[in-house]
Amino acid sequence: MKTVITFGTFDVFHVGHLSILNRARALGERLVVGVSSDALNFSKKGRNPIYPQQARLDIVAGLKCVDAVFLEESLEKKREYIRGFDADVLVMGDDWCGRFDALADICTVTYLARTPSISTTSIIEVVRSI
Ligand code: C2G
Repeated sequence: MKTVITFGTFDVFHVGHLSILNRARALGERLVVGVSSDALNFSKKGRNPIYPQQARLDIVAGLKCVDAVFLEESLEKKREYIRGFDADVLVMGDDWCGRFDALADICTVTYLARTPSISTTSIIEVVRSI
């Protein structure tokens, strides 16, 4: 069975998140999603996500296109996760283009186009301004 793996924070879940997960799932028969931990986000962005990690895990796990979820604890552990889940394809958004090419020795590395004009940051800004 062809397994696809992808990663993300998926904070304030929106249609751009759904779109990349659906497209990732279509590349194989099983989709495994690494949801980045609150601690990983804090270390990258200096703030916690709006939705805590358990809520983000539950939302992503509840999607029809998703077969399994796990907590992504470090950006540097992708090789370990890919091996652990026996993934054939790594999917990342094209904002990460080129960044994970070194993993092409153990799986196919695919960057998919992001959905334009929507982001968690822009949603937060709109809600803040109301
Ligand atoms: N995405 C998208 N279109 C948007 C917004 C996001 O296709 N308009 C995609 C991103 O490219 C990513 C996924 O949705 O593939 C999750 O996005 P984020 O939560 O912003 O993920 P990020 O914080 O970049 O992931 O190892 C990666 C880390 O987990 C961080």
